Amino acid sequence: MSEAKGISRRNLLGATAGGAAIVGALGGRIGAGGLAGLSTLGATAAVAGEAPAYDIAPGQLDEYYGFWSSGQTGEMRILGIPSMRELMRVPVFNRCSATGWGRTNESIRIHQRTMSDATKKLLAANGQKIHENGDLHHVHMSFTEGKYDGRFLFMNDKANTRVARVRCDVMKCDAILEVPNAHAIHGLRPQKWPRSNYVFCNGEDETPLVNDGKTMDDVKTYVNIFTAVDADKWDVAWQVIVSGNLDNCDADYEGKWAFSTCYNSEMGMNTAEMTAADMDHVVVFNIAEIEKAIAAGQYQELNGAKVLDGRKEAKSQFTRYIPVANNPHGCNMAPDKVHLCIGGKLSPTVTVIDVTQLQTLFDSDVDPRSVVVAEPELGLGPLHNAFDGKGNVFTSLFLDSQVVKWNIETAKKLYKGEKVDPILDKVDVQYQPGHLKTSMGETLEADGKYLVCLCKFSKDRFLNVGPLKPENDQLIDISGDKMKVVHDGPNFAEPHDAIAVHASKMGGIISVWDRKDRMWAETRAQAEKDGINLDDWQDTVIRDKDDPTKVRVYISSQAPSFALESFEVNEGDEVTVIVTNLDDIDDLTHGFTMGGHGVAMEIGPQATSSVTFVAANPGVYWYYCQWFCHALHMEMRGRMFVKPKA
Ligand code: K7E
Ligand code: CUA
Ligand code: CA
Repeated sequence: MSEAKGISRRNLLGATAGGAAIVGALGGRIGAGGLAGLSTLGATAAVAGEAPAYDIAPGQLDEYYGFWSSGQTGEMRILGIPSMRELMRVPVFNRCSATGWGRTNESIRIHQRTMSDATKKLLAANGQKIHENGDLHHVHMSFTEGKYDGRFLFMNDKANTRVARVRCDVMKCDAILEVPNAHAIHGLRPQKWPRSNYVFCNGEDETPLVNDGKTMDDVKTYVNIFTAVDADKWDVAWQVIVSGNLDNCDADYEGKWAFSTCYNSEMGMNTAEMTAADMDHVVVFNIAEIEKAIAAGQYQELNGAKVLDGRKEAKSQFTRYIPVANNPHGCNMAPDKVHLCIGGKLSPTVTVIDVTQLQTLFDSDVDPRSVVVAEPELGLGPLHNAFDGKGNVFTSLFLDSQVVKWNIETAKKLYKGEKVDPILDKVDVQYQPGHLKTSMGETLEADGKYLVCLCKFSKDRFLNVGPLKPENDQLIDISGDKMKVVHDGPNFAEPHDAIAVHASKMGGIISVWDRKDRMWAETRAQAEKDGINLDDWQDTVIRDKDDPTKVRVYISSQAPSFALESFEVNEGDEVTVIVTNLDDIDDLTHGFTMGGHGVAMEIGPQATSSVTFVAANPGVYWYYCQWFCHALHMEMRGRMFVKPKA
């Protein structure tokens, strides 16, 4: 069957025998074009008698893409805002049963490309090729001149000290980097100005600088490392050793500074030690000074990375340490380009730093606290801050289970001694909020419409599903003076952070793959060696000339059949199945599942995907398409025959 591009799945299914509305997919493309009808909708549109703007009717598209982290699930999620409908899950650090991520050759190559020999050894000892878990806390989009540019999304894996990049055109991970020297990448932010040349990454857990098993007890040898990843090359640009640990980070709107919070300036190894001091600090990184030293070759090379010493005692021009109340957490740069807000966590305050004054800390011996311009007391457990672009901040209060809205200028007056109250509003959330994010709020286009508040506990808000409860991602309308919680969103473990990106930024998302996509470049190169044209009909089984136990099976797929209804291999063969989906219409994804072999994968329209397994036990095995593609989808199957060893 050959169908012209642009035919919707609905038309396709309707045109085939028995294809009555099996999948009620709407034909509309998501993107800038599809938003025209929404342009009049704002969060304030709640005209009497009309549904408020946050009520998204069936078939209506959302105004924002929400990109969510998923914590220990290891994937990125896409939600629509304000509907809070989950639109997609993008596997990154996790193994995905549906798409085959972490199992297909294309995804394993991405995992392995930057893997160290030490990690390979560690994984091999456990019978693994790659890490199959991750702890993804922070998702952020690439910037150009302080605005989202719709190119990439960047994210961290705290569990295995990695960072990853997702391409926004196809919403697939295209690069994973194991960061050397550092441990437990936590806070992560892209540079905002002039563009995201760097992705800044915090190593949270300290270890001996050379972590080779010589010592556990000599804590003096422990360090934490700040890493700038080259966002284009996806490699380490440079690293800076710091005093204390690194929690969350952010960058300014001039490309001069990066900042990180530290909750363990004590370098304690247990809770009592880590909370012993009165003050911890914020580290300020001087990008120009760091780049100058790197260019001048004044670094030590460690595991292939260029490392500078920015510890206090090194008295370098790379860093400054600004004392803040003990155990701070959130680190958020306001889109006014001036104010950096630090969540106090153990302290009921948010510390506001004027980043336009930071140069004075490098030029003279002034008190580092001189750049603090406000420190309002807001409530218990302030964690993260978000902005409306109108001079106000929304701070999550973990212990109070509230969001507090306050004004920066009023807080500065209070700090100077005026009798004013910066707090504008407080709203109860359910319960224990961590991150919170305003629509476009970490960019120069902050629009003050919506706030997403990611609550760590849902307790009684939903039907009981057992001891493990969902989190509760709440939507708050912030378009008026008073905040209003308008939606409860149960979510699985465990969104830490999210961003809300206006859909007009995401017009580059495509619906059908480019046959020449680099995702399967190596697979294509192998096919060419085998004399197979991956763009044409494929039904060929090839035994490797050099290693006859290796078999490559090329199968093209077109709804509703695979080009090959059966193939034969020998017991013990290493079989690689390469499937190319020759269908080129929207939303026509095929799958390939090989029974009993732990193999399943997604093959999107015009995509190629491959998977390798060992045919261990003789017999007949059915492979089938596991992605509902056609009225005759159940019939889309074939047999692999594994012949016993002679
Ligand atoms: Cu959950 Cu950003 Cu990892 Cu705070 S961090 S809550
Ligand atoms: Cu092809 Cu289902
Ligand atoms: Ca501390």
